[in-house]
Amino acid sequence: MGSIFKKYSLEDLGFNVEEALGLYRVIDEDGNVVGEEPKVSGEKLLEMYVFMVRARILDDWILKLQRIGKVAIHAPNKGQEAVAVGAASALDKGDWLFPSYRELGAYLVRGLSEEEILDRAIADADDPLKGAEFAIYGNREYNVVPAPVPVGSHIPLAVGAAMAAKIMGHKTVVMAIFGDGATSRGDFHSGLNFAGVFKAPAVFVIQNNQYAISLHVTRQTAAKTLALKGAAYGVPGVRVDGNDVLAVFSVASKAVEKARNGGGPTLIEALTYRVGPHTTADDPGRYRSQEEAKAFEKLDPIDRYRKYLINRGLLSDSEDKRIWGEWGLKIEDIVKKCYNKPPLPAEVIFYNVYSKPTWNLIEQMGELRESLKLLEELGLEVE
Ligand SMILES: Cc1ncc(C[n+]2csc(CCOP(=O)(O)OP(=O)(O)O)c2C)c(N)n1
Repeated sequence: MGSIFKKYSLEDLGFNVEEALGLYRVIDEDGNVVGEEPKVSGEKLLEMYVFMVRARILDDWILKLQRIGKVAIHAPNKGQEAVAVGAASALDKGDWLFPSYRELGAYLVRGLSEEEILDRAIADADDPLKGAEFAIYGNREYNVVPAPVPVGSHIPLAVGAAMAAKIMGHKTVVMAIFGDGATSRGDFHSGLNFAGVFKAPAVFVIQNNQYAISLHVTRQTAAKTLALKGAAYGVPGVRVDGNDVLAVFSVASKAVEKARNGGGPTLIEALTYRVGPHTTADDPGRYRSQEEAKAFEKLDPIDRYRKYLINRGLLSDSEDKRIWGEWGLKIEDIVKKCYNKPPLPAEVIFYNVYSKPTWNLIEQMGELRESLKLLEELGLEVE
């Protein structure tokens, strides 16, 4: 037996500090190639662009619907589409995604439709989750677990799912996406610890948009990068430009492949910026300057990727206009359809509490019905 009193070198750690401190890029702000392009078809490259466009249009609509009172709350995605689309595009159909609440692009990549997402956001009669919780969504059909409201609480759950897949001998990879704020939660640390020890086939994607509501990431942690945090758990960390969809996709694809082949977990920090408010209940003007937001807006991931696709001859200006126009109209039609769907009946609050409603719930449901009837008789019905 060797001595336990041993000094380690960086090589012993199996951790590439340069990757955790660096900023992996494939294209720069002007769409020029500055790194290794992923070896995928032009069709796949264009598909990722369309997913980003769809996410942007949908996000914009949900925001408008919230402003007119049709949606209760929304966490805007603008400027962060490359992280969601790039990361989710690295997964196979049978893999699992544990997203957070700012990943519309990832939902679309997994196959969820705009209509399902809007039914959920509006909580209309077709809402699959019957108005439960925040307007966030998951779907077993697409292996997407609903995002939790308690920040970061899905991280250990994702690790558990990854460990289960490994124990059962499945080739499934589990990806969890979460914000910079989640890295301060115990869930992040216990999740990474388990993943490191058990070599769970998990990929962690930190969507570092630099703010946890009003708290800047430099007040969240004194660590220079978030990717570095993996070192303590034996989980390699890589820092990427989160506004470069090709960088996110490349690094995530490598991490997914490694996890699938028994190489264990990876922690990816995707550096981006939240251009809009935290949610529709937030006013970012109270804690950051407009100049800051404007400067980051110029680094828009969609503009940058468009330039790259045009440079590569995979997209023309007219084709680009057609994509925006066609999806703009399609999504507008879906918005109109969902807008006009009847609301959920008020008694859904009693659904899904117990598999068989208890006597007191049945009694309360009766009371609610009577109150609603009375309001109707008085001409005071609530929507
Ligand atoms: C455990 C917990 N604490 C506090 C909150 C309130 N809260 C909601 S979102 C949020 C900030 C999360 O920031 P981050 O993880 O960086 O994600 P982002 O919203 O920036 O995408 C906070 C503090 C919560 N939902 N859960």
